[in-house]
Amino acid sequence: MPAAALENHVWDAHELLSREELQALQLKRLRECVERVSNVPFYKKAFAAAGVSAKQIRSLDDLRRLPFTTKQDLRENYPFGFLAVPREEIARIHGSSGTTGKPTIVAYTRHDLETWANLCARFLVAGGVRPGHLVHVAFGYGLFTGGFGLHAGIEKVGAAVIPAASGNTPRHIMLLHDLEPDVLVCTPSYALNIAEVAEQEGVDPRSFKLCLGHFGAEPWTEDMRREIETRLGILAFDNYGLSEVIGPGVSGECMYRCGMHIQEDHFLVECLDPETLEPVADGERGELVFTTLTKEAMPLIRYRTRDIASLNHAPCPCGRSGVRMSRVVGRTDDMLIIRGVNVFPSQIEEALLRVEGTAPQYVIEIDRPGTLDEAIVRVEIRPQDFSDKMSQMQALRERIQHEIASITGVRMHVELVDPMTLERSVGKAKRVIDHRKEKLQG
Ligand code: DLL
Repeated sequence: MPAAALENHVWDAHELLSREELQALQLKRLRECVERVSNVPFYKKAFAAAGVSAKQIRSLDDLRRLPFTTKQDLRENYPFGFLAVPREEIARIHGSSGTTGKPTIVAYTRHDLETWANLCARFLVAGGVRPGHLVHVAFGYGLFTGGFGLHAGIEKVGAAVIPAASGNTPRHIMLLHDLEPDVLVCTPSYALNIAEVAEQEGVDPRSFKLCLGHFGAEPWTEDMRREIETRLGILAFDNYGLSEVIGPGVSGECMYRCGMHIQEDHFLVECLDPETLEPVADGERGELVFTTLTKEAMPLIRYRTRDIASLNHAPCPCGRSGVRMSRVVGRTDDMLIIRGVNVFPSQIEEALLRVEGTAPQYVIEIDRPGTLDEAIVRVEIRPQDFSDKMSQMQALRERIQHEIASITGVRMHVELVDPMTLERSVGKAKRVIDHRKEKLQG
């Protein structure tokens, strides 16, 4: 079924506000938010240093007078330094998904949890989820916001949830087969992992009754969308969010799938050149910066996400007025500089998906043995494409090398590895091993 054949259901009338109505609401909410955070010691100090207060916010342009907030600021005020409400008003704690060091702690009031569930309901409904659907959630339930966030959104829509959580792929396959859910929710890489393990077990993933997938929490490409859709026989939708801002529900695709609508009545977005911090034009890539307009427990002003994407203010046929963001091409801190050239892991993925015969499973290993960076891309071949003929494998390797060089501008060494030898993740895929960093740290 083509995505455009879905009915255009809208969850909340706020999604259809005109730009003028939206901006009036944003301005009112921005003033309230600045007022709310004025007692948070970090902002009290930062506002004083910048010489601004809530009273001086007269137009949305005044946002630019406010200070930024960075991940480092959150770290320095760990765990509760950014709370804007008394501790007794906290209803839930979550955290960022980083695996090393201390997590970034985020907090929600009851009202925040209600807002969050509605925001997730909006993008789920925009992407075809309806009351009566059965939705299989294979995100982790825990500090990570994916599991609990989507869970509440699905219930809000009136659909039923299977809180299968992450890990134990054969069990997911059994549940997908036996319970026949309509919708799959997880990371895009895990959706492929499920398809792959099912095929290995002799189960055709297209025989599941799934018709939709809502995937997010990591970068993916259009080619990867096609791969997932073909292998699982579904329509796949992208959704974006980050714990600091709320979790999933910051933006999501509608049935036209040409960008993710940012829920601008709750989040003010800026797209800035990460070096100069000046706004970039529509269509140009920059770092996304969010100001939470309605959060109570931990509102953030101009939070620098480090995510690189572009914005598109053109009207969307679905009628939602929220500006659309492109796919996230990468994070400023994931961007690799290889021999002076900026490379995002998603570009390698794009190259691989252009070459028939490779699985979109890869790891980039970078080292600097002498004075020059060396990058090795290890790529899995699909079992059906494995050949004993050296010449065939050599030709495949060269094709990959060529595609990578044409997309990234860097010639990388390519190594083909046996099917299913690279480590699989049950959540966000780990694609980069940078020995240069390890050397610096160690
Ligand atoms: O990943 C929240 C989430 C859960 C979003 C489930 C969607 C679905 P964090 O663990 O804090 O929160 O990681 C946030 O993940 O800054 C992006 O770099 C990346 N990210 C999230 N969604 C997407 C996406 C959740 N659709 C970080 N495309 C963000 C690309 C994404 N990257």
